[in-house]
Amino acid sequence: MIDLRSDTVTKPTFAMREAMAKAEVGDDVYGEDPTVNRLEHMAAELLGKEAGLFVPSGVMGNQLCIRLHTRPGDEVIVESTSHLIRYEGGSASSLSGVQLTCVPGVRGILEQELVRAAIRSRDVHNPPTTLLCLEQTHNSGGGAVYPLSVIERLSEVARSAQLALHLDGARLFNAVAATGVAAADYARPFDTISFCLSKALGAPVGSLIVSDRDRVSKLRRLRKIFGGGMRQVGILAAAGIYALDHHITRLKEDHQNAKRLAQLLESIPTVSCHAAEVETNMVLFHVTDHSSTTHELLSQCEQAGVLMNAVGDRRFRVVTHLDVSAADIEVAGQVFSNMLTPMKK
Ligand code: TLP
Repeated sequence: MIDLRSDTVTKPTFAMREAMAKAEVGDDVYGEDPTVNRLEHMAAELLGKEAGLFVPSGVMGNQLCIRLHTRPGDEVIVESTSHLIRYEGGSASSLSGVQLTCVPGVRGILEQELVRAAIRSRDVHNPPTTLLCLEQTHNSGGGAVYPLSVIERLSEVARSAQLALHLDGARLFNAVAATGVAAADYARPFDTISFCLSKALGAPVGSLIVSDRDRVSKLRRLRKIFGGGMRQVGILAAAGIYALDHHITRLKEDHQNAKRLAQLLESIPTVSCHAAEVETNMVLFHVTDHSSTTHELLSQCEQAGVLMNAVGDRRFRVVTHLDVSAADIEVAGQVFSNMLTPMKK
């Protein structure tokens, strides 16, 4: 089976499992797991911040930061198709009591004047706007890279209104691989950044938050409150260290594979796909022919050995990753061509 549903599906490699088996461990709630401490230190250094915190998931990373930066009744600005609004189960409102206000972006990328206009004036009727969240790369934007210059402009807007700035950097290293901009440069404008080890980096579990020491110590307490304090978790941190050491430079291969797959999809007459827009490891496409339903298309492709995710009516997302080779991409392209090319009458 060629599994293109997400880069979350990767399985730890043998070498990663070896590193996990050999990990030194301790009780991390006491701050005594040497492998976790090493991973947190490594992440902070890589992103140019003072400290790091290992958390179980990307959602928890985002939600701890929202809780940190806000009070109940506050308003948080997010992009209309962001992971925060679409795929986190309404957790910002249920866990932090905030409301999210959506600003439309282009492939997920916000424009400064629209953000400026969304910031509420200080008036008794209005919820105080206290946080702006961005997403790198943008998932529903098809893996679009947030350009550093745009981030800097948005950060000026946020600062001028005293908003905190959080980055959902689930796929930050895909942006690094695509552009050559250092992770620390992308991270500089933000107060908090979370990034995932369990997506394109290929670790089985885990995300990191990085920030200054004071915020990280508050986040550590919040992590306990949210039930994310873990014990001998160096076994998982070792996978993260292995991923940071060995799986960043190879991300370019995933990007090349995604581009190639997009080109193959683009050549199918009943498919609308823009290969030129593919910047990282995701491809969005739309089947324009109405003879099969979304569900039928998914199951036909599955029967032919390719898994993908639907993101709308006959709209699909495919994601390349560590467990998909260039040869798999050719096979997947052929399956799509067989399944999606209409029969000649
Ligand atoms: N994204 C998953 C699904 O939840 C949609 C995927 O398959 O792409 N931020 C971003 C931008 C993400 O894409 C994801 C996961 C998360 C946060 C949450 O990470 P986890 O699943 O570790 O909680």
